[in-house]
Amino acid sequence: MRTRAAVAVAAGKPLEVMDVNLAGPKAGEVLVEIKATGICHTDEFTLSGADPEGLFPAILGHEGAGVVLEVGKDVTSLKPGDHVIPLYTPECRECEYCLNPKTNLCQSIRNTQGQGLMPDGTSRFSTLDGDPILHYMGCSTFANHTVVPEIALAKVRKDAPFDKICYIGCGVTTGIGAVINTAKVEIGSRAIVFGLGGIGLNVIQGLRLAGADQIVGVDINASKVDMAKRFGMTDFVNPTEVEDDLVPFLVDLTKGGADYTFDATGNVDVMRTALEASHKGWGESIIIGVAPAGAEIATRPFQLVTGRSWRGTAFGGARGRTDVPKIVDWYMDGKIEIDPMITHTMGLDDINKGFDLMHAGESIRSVVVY
Ligand code: NAD
Ligand code: DAO
Ligand code: ZN
Ligand code: ZN
Repeated sequence: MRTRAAVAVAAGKPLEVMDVNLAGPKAGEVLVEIKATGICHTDEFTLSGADPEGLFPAILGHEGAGVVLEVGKDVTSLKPGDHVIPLYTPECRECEYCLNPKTNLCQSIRNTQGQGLMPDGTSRFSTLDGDPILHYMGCSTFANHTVVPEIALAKVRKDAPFDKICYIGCGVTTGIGAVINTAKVEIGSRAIVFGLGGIGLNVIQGLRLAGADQIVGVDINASKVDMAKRFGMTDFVNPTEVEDDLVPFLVDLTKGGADYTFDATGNVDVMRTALEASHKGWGESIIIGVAPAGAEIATRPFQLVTGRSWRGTAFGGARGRTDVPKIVDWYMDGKIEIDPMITHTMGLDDINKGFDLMHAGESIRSVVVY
């Protein structure tokens, strides 16, 4: 079939919206009509060329929601008409990783997914001239139709709005999951969140859900304050306005250091501050941000010797097929909010405007509606 897609033709160039060919689903695959997709910082990271694993030409996008149109041979858990959210972290429920409760990093299709290919080693997308176009993170939601492995699709309820729940495909789950699944924050905790963007705000609402007493937000952009307060931030710190060292300032503010700190900036200097602002003896610092290629983290080992620990989280530690439908329920039941974070919506033809808004720091989430 033909479909309309925004193609990343080369690093550093705007996406080009064009018709492309899409081959039907092979065994274990599913054809999905994407109804809406968020534009995430990670799409920008890849498009900019900063992502060392970025491949071109490709159809980016990994934060979508849509409807199953057709299933390939051997697909048993989905049928046409089902509503789904594509998962860049699949859940096969059979591999060594899926069988280990300590991780959500299913590895069953990791190699081909990293090469921009379906599990059989080929692409379903091509140009009208027949040249292959690569998939991205196994999702490619910047196309009106895409093919996704069955194990990388969460089936969700049909009354949930696509233009909001698409955000659960990355930002919402990453932020809330980092609190609930990775840190396992206890009621009454004190926490610091570095970076109040599309991920950090969801960390904040996760902390509120978990019953944290103090939720400190740290950002160099003060325009994020109102939104962060709305989601549960109790204190705001702008590092550019702190005259002395930031670590002792934050330790003092949290009465000895935070029980949990979260980096949602991707800046390795911020990651160090986050670790060192966590409480001596038990503080845990969770790295969510993806740092630039080649960047390294540093601290004095004595910070760890004295009981602080550093951990990381991908997709909020969520097992997508199991957890994502529950998060959709939380949204539909009013336990979490999404709508205020969708600050801009646009058609596919205007997708590059979504990237411009992100660069200007003017959006939390832009969503493309097909
Ligand atoms: P964003 O650009 O919307 O937000 C980043 C925020 O950090 C901005 O508000 C910015 O002002 C702030 N910031 C920048 N430098 C800062 C500094 N020195 N001190 C304090 N605040 C600072 O980005 P986002 O969409 O929220 O993504 C955040 C990070 O999370 C990115 O690195 C992204 O790649 C990563 N990410 C990780 C996962 C995962 O599974 N681990 C998933 C999605 C995104
Ligand atoms: O299993 O090695 C692996 C790949 C895990 C990918 C996790 C990606 C999470 C960070 C990227 C941000 C996604 C939007
Ligand atoms: Zn698996
Ligand atoms: Zn993302």
